[in-house]
Amino acid sequence: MKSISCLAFAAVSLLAATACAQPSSVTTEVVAGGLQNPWGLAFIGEGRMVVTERAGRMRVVGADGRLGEPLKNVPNVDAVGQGGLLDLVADRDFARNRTLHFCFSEPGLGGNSTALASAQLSADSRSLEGVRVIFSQKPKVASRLHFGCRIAQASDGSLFLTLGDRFQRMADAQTLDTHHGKVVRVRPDGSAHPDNPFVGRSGALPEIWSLGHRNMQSATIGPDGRLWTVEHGPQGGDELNVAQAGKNYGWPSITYGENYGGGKIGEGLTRKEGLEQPLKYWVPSIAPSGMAFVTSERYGKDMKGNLLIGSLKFQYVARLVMNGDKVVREEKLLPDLRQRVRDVREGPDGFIYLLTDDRDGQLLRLKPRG
Ligand SMILES: [Ca+2]
Repeated sequence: MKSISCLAFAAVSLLAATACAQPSSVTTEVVAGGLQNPWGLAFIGEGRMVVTERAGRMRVVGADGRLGEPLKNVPNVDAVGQGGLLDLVADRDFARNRTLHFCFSEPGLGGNSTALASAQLSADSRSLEGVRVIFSQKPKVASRLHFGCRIAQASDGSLFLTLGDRFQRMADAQTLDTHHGKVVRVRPDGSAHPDNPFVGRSGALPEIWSLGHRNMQSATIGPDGRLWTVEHGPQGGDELNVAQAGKNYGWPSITYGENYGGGKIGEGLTRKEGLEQPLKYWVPSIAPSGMAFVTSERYGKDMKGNLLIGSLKFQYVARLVMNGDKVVREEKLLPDLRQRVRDVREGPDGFIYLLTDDRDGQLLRLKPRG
């Protein structure tokens, strides 16, 4: 009875931030444990995966769940605060080129910033070879916060990378002369994509794809081929967006959040001409990290096309039932998980995989219940 009334409520309040807690249609099984603050997960074929640990390690996970020794030649990372070795993806052509793309907080003059690197996994899967840092966020600043750092590879091989506002530099999210608070798009060699929206504009960094973001720890290419992102708001105001070329997503000029401890940010506006509205926002914040569309029918037809987003703060997976760009319903999957969800991915086998953020973190597989 409870779930019926919850559904009915959700149906008439499409944009409400209310989530319905229901008996979960899925459960989990542990693929691997003993991961220290794992952050990003990539699939490399034959049931194997590669996982990053924030402190600066990358490990291959065998099809049997066995953890490999840390790979050699991982670059030095600034593992402070929210920083460290963060996301990774396997190149679309990994089977042929054995290439991994990964991002991390890179130490350097002035502090640190998010950098994107590529390397090949050695034939024996014990080390990285030919490590190249192909892009570094400018400028570096002394901050332990807001690195962003999710990677999504488009069908043409180009790489989208989310870049945080570094917290104390939030105003930079509105200017085109820094990479703070931006999505960038680069080619596999790190050069700006020639079709990027601000190429050729005086004073604008050519890598910029979209602006006005705060701290996106979720990004994925949807079944529609577009880039979907979720960002952390301040106190309230986490957002789901489709990040489109040249568009301004408003931070910090508009937000549905407020300062920590209360109080308006800027003029306290939630909308303004020329600035994009989110497709959905969360108040209070769920602290989102990791996202994936369910494209398989492993969990039944009902879940196909749903968008799953990890919650660090409330320790569940947000299931969004979508109709195009509209969120028609939200449900809490795994409300009793009691683990911070750092990453959410769909594997080539059609199952959904999660990473949990803990000193003894886990790689989990979602199983249909019953
Ligand atoms: Ca926004």
